[in-house]
Amino acid sequence: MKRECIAIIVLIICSLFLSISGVQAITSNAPIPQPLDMEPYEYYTYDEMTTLLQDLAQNNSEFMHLESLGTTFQGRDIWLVKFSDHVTDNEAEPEVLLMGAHHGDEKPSFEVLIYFIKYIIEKAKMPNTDDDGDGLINEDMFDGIDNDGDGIVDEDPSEDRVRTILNETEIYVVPMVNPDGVEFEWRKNRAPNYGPDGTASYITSYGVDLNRNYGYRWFFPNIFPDQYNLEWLEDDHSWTYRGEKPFCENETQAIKTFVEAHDIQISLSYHDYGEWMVFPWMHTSRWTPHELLFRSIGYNISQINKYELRIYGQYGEREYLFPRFCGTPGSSENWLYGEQGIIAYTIELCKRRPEKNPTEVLNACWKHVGVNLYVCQRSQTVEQEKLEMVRFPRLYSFFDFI
Ligand SMILES: [Ca+2]
Ligand SMILES: [Ca+2]
Ligand SMILES: [Ca+2]
Ligand SMILES: [Ca+2]
Ligand SMILES: [Zn+2]
Repeated sequence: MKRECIAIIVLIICSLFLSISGVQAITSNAPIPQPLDMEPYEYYTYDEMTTLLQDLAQNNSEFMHLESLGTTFQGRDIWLVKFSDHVTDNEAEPEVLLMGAHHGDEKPSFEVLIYFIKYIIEKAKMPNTDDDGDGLINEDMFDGIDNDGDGIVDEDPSEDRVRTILNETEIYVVPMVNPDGVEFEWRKNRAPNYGPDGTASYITSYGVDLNRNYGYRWFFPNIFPDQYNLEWLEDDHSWTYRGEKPFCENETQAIKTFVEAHDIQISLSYHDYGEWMVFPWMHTSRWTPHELLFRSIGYNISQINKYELRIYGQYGEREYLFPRFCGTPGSSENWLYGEQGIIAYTIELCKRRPEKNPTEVLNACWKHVGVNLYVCQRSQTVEQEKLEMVRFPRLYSFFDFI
């Protein structure tokens, strides 16, 4: 009798739970959850990616070029893919830099770029095609909108557009900035640390957070240690250890050398997770002179990927003393923009880490093909827009200079 009672109570709780979750599934627009027995998404390994890139470069040498920007502590090549017509020449065309996996445990960040590389190659060689077989050709362009109202978004984008972009742009892709971290499945790289300042006689820990190692206003956190959590930046055991000095890591040095030898207009750095985007400054909520341009491009990207463009710092005079998200001094965007004038964004992919749901990963891959193509097109006009849309913020005090 007792057992029956318990069984009935359990049944009631279960059916209540089911009906609640059922209601949620219908009332929200969230993607349909995958059945639990579905195989989790399998990400590329570094070796698989290397083999793939070498094969693709060999078979598509007319518009794809592969080279190593240098090697990591553990001896892995940091691969750079270039796409363009006359790919071995340096033509006077706008340049775009797309980077993934500064953080080795953020796997979607390289996966979206490998997917993009495969997409470019496939479409560049394909005539204009009715991708969804509805009798119309290229009726739903890559813009995040269901242009033909069939309930599917961007299902038949233009193949010609890919060719136009290849002819007009130099596209650079570094899918894995931190391959050692990817292989070890953790955030930092795998170079040994000899104490926080490198003076210990034995190995104290491993790895630097590469997205804290870029040398823009490196000593700011020392001036404002509490605002920037200096303690975490300087502790070599910490996940956000910034290294002994700016660009002391092979990976950041490789990116720096490459960027300084080029004239890049727009750069995207993929991370995960959260489905949002940020742009400089990363160490202060003060506006850059190009705030309006950052917002304009960021808004258009958010139309395609439906991510939140995070904008802070426009409300209060004193707000600039409180950096965004405690600030990320040493991030790639700060240096790319601050030193090189490049319009640079961080894009945080997916809803969780690790993302294992194949539908979610492929959805992120697909949407960011659209994002990458968009920034290639926008790079055509960005230098002119930088001149037109510059706006120096009003100065309030000494702190406005930081
Ligand atoms: Ca079609
Ligand atoms: Ca098409
Ligand atoms: Ca459609
Ligand atoms: Ca569309
Ligand atoms: Zn990250």
